[in-house]
Amino acid sequence: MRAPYAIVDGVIGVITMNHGKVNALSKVLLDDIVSAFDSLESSLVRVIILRAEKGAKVYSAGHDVRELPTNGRDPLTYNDPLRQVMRKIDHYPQPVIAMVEGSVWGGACELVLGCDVIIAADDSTFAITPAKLGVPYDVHGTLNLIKVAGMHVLKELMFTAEPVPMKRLADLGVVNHVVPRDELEPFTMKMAHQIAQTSPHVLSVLKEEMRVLANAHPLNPETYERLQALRRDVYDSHDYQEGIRAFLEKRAPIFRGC
Ligand code: LCV
Repeated sequence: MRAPYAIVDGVIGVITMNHGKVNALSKVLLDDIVSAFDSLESSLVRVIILRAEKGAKVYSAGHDVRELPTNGRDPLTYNDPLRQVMRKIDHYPQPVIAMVEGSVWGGACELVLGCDVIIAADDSTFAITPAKLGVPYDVHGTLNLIKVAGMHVLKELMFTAEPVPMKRLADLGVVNHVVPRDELEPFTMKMAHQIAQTSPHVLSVLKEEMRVLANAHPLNPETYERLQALRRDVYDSHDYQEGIRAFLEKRAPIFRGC
């Protein structure tokens, strides 16, 4: 089990990602996260905490690059395991807190930002990396990031692809709290207990209301298809193949821009 869960004090579900040294978001890890959510949904748990192992240096290294296709297929589509986890968190009827210890990379940034509340250790970092890997990030994922990060912050993170301290994201209101590492767990537990004392019915309705309102972005089919065509130009490109090849060969990519 790469995402075991525990129930604390009868009301807090804690899912701990525990997959190799860097919690790469492989299909097996993501499927286990979905299973943990499914099991907790049938319990009386009022709030979920999604975390890495205590003391983690890396919260998650993002998509498992070894699983990205190199045969001309769209690498990030509706049924991909990360999309399934994102929908699970989005539709989960009670709040989900990301408790972040360590660095967060690529697709794991969307995982964290997709949670309802984010509490991070003060030495944790955040890097949104598609431009470094030559990957066309998917349309829904990009929209998710726009909704929570704010356009200018997101553009800087995406265009530089460099790790930024969580502290900066807290100052910008992108994450809720940054606390010293040794206070992370008690701080998060305290908030989880506060949430657990409120009305579960009201919380589930508020969460659904905010989800629907935040998703009220009409997009006509032609525009959507244009975005998909732009993305296709990327995953059909030299730069996409080169980005993945360079990652596997542990060297810097040489991008041509085509
Ligand atoms: C597979 C990995 C990974 C990994 N996949 O340990 O959003 S997008 O578009 O960018 C999307 C496609 C995406 O999410 O891409 C992934 C973005 N992630 C990154 O760019 C982070 C890549 N990883 C790193 O920079 C380092 O591994 C960190 C800083 C996370 C940890 O460094 P550290 O020195 O502690 P290693 O680099 O030695 O990694 C341990 C093993 O995990 C593999 C890596 O190849 C190595 O494998 P071997 O032991 O077989 O050499 N690994 C790391 N990240 N995303 N595999």
